[in-house]
This record gives sequence, C-alpha cells and structure tokens, in this order.
Amino acid sequence: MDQSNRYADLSLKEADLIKGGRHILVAYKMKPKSGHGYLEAAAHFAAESSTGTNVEVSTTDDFTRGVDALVYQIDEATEEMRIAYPIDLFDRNITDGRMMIVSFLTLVIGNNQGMGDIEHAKMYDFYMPPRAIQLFDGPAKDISDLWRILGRPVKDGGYIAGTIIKPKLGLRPEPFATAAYQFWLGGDFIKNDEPQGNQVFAPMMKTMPLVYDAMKRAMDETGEAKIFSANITADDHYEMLARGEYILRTFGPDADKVAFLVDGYVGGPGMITTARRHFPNQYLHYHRAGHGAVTSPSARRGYTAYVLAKMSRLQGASGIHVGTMGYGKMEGEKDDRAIAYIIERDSYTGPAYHQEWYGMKPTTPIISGGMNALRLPGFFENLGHGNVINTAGGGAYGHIDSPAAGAKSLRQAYECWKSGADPIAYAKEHPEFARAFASFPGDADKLYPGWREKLGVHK
Ligand code: CAP
Ligand code: MG
Repeated sequence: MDQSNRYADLSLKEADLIKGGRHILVAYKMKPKSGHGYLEAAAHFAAESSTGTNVEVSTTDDFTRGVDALVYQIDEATEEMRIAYPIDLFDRNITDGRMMIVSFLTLVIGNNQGMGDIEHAKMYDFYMPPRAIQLFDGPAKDISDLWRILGRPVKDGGYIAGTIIKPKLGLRPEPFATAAYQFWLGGDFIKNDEPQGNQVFAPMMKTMPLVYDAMKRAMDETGEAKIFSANITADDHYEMLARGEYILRTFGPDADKVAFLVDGYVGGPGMITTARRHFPNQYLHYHRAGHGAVTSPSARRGYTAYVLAKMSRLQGASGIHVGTMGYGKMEGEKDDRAIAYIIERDSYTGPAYHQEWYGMKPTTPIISGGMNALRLPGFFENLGHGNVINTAGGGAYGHIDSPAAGAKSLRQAYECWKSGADPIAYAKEHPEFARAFASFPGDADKLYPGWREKLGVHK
C-alpha cells in the first residue's frame, strides 16, 4: 500500500523543521527491495517508525496523524532518505520526564530494520533540537575531572597515557595487580579489558584490593595520581550497583580515582544510564565492544560509529572509544576524526546535520586498538590535538623493556608530536621511545624507513 500521501511531504524545508524545534531529524542511507518505488518504501519506513503499519487502521484519528513521522527528503541515486520525527513521539520517564535513548532507537532504527520492502537502511546522522538536548542526562564528569585529579590544567590538560590489563583474560589476582603496578610506574590510566570482571580465576573481591594496593604503591613511588577504570558491566542492574559500590568502598579515600567501565553497545542504554545515574561522581567510560556488527562500513544496516558516539554523549558517557582513525588495528580512516569532534565540541557540523550542544559536557575521545608509541605521532597530527585518553595494551605490555617503559614511550610520543620534533631525532634523546622502535619493528619499518641506521640499531 502506497502511504506516501500521508508519511511523506517533500515540500518540507529542513531549515524550517530545525527552526520549529519540534522534530528530531534522521538521515539514512536506504535502498528498497527491487520492485518497490523509492518514495513508497520510504513512506512505509516512516509509517512503521512512527504511527503506522502496512495497512490503514480504523482507530487512527486526526491527533494520530499530527505525530506521523514524515519523509522530507529523498534522493534515490544516492540512497539518501531523511525523516522528521515529531519530538512528542518519543517516550519520557515517568520519574523525571527525561527522554531516553532506548525509545529513540526503538523508533528510528527498530522494526524498520527488518521490513520486507527494504533492502537495507543505515542511520548515518541525526539532529537533536534544543529541547531534546535539555531532556537527556549528558555526562556528569568529563576529562577535566581527570586532569584535575592528575594535577594537570583543567583546560587543554593534554594526553592521558593509558593501558588495558593484558592478557585480555587469564591473569589471577596477584599477576593482574602486578601488571597494573608495573604500568602505573610510567603511565596515568589503566582500564579493565572489556571482558574482565569477576571470573572464577580472578574474583573481583580478591583482585580489586590488590589493584588498589598497587595504585597506592605506584602513587607513592612516582608522586603522581593514578586512575583505574573498573568494569561494572553486568546484565543485572543490582549486580552493577553491587560491583560499583564494592569498588568504591575498596578504593576508599582514593575512590575519586576510579572510573567505571561499561560495555555499552552489548549492554545497551539501560546499562549506561544505570552507571550514569547511580554513580554520577565517577567518570563513565563507555566501551563499545561489538559495535562493529552494525557500525562497520561493511554493514548496510544499523547506524554508524559517528551516530553511536553522538548517542553516547546524550546518555551521559564521560568518554567513549572512537577508534584509531586508520592508525591502529581496528577498522577506521582519517576522516573518523569527526567521531571525536562531535562529542568533544559544543558545536559541530556532521555528515548531514549541524549540531549545537548548548553547553552539555563533552565526551572524551578514547583512543584504543593496536596503538603504540610509533603510531601516536601520526594519529595526533591527523586529529589535531592530544586531549584524549589513549589505552594501549599491546603498546605498553609489548614494549621489550617493561610496561613502565611502554607507558613512558607513549607519553614521549605525545611530547614528541606536541614539540613538533622529528621522531627519529626525538628518539635519540628519549630511550623508552627509541626502544619502541625495537619493540615494534614492523611498525618502525613501515612508518620510519631506515630507522635502524639512523638510530644505530643493528640487529
Ligand atoms: C585494545 C582493546 C580494545 C579495543 C577496542 C582490545 O587492546 O583492549 O578493547 O581496541 O576497540 O581488547 O583489543 P590493544 P575500539 O591496545 O592491545 O589493541 O577502541 O575501537 O572500540
Ligand atoms: Mg579490550
């Protein structure tokens, strides 16, 4: 049934919709199944994503039609489809009237993902009007809180050198805490790896006290504050609360140095909001493991990594992994810097929409995935700044001298880039950075040809 006379109005102007402030706008790349007209399929998509179904229903009244989602722009040649969703369509908390991401997703990327007349559709940008920005929690803590704890300037406090306890799984409490201590002798920030929690071979109640002891010893030895991002991911809301409360009790007077890690893609918006609302004093670290299932450029459905990051700021993530923009091991490219800019800036023009954040706290770009000291200078040059958290697992624990040397090499890579120095010249004056070349010779050969001769390394 062609519903385009109801669920499409191509005379609508995007500028007017934005000026009106009553619509959330969503941009998709959509292709209908063969045999289906583009506008007809788009209108059905909008119907199923708002007030309709595949047939007219007798119970529809004029008010219903007033909150129809409307296709307002299409271009079949570029698979472009843009839909205006009345803000009143979206569910609100009975507790405090706030909006929720789960309702946004249920409508804009819900049933429409499996319709018989749609080949594929992927959300690549969305626009939130001022009223919607007011109605999402946003971050409680941001990178300035970490810089304050680390004794840095709270504006442009710079690079936070971090790691992930590796191996990903399989360390019992003592070796786990030893690995943490060894990195903290040179670095700032350690996270649980995304699957680390309360495995039977590393019970949280044995591991966390040892990690805190390692943190105290490292702080005593270095005279520097250290941060631990502890994984509180769990299916059960009360389990998350139990984990978070236990960890804060364990770190006691240094509980402010604990961030909470939540595997937000597999866990979903509810898990993020549990952490955001129950532990508003802790930096909320959003790990996105699994996101590639929908965000990968090879995926034609779902939404992009840019959209995931933008949604995470609305939910209140203090920081989210944004990828390595082609410099690490995961999929990515230089232009992915947009994923960082949309969450760290107060105003940014994305692939389809300009977004103002009206002072909502920024979400920190967290850079992880195959990074080491050799790859960082190029990364910073592409991004244009170093106000990020970098977590390098292999890049620290794979350094041939020690995790502490690995940590120092990461910090030196940042200082090298910031000073504008040539990395080879810088390496001659900074041993840990120099030894990163020998630690990761494949990267060194690719990024710094002739490095052996220049650094006098012969084997
Ligand atoms: C990195 C990592 C991160 C992923 C996350 C891992 O370890 O801990 O979880 O990189 O990817 O488990 O692979 P390495 P993203 O530093 O040893 O590679 O940041 O793209 O979400
Ligand atoms: Mg990991």
